[in-house]
Amino acid sequence: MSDEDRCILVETLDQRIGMITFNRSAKRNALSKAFLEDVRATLEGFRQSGVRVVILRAASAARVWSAGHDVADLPRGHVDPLGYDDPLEMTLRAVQRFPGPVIAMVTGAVWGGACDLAMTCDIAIGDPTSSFCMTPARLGVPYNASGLIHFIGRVGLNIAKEMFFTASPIDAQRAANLGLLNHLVEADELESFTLAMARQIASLSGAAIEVIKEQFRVLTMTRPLPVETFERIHALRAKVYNSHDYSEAIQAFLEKRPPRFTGN
Ligand code: LCV
Repeated sequence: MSDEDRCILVETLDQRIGMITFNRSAKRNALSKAFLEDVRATLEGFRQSGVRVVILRAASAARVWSAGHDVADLPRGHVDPLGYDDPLEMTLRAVQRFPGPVIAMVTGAVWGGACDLAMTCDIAIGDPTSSFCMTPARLGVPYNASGLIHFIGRVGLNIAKEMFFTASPIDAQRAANLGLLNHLVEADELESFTLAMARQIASLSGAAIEVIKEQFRVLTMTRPLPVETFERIHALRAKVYNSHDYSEAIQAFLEKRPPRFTGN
């Protein structure tokens, strides 16, 4: 497959820094099944070749970092749209399990599941064009528990609720104030700033960083849930992805028209 056809472009810098550039601009870097499979395969290749830091980015000056989950790949109803084996969920876990920091280098707007991807990265660095918008309520999608935990952990409960309940974008300055971005830097400094941080990390003990990253993961994802709570969450979410609102929202997106929600 030529680079032009690939959803991502891949390069390795200084033998230890991997860079994945989103390359699906015609679809605003929407995260399709093939796109996400390529990201996961690339992360595994990086792991095997000893890459210690990974940068996820869009092309320079992209207006959209990623438009989120590819809506065309979403089930039309009666199937969990963000289940454990969903390609995006599998990719978020691959990012969490990569044995070194994954940095989101953000230019442009970040939508829906791409916000979860950026937030699942260990570090996020953006320029003033970056913005973050959570869209499940626009698409009638009952987001999933692990995704909600990502947001609560990153920005706190109140801000996470505002993001999900309003589906309104958060601009770069507010994202930096809230900790969605570790750093907000000028557009012309973004790549050099990000690479300098990646080189700094790659110069340190990879063994120590790998173990510290895994401790962060297990300590933040451990939520003892009574079985009854787990089953109730499953039932609540099934009600929504079996609803008229969900199937109508997906159909409306594909037909490029506003959805007509009935609340059922
Ligand atoms: C497939 C797309 C997409 C797309 N999928 O360009 O978080 S959850 O639960 O909601 C989760 C399920 C999730 O992540 O859902 C997706 C959430 N994403 C969004 O709601 C963003 C939807 N996209 C947009 O609002 C616009 O495309 C933006 C504002 C990103 C860019 O607008 P712009 O005018 O620059 P177009 O809308 O014209 O899109 C260009 C092409 O990309 C496709 C879109 O259908 C169009 O394809 P065609 O040229 O074939 O018509 N596209 C955009 N987003 N998420 N396809």
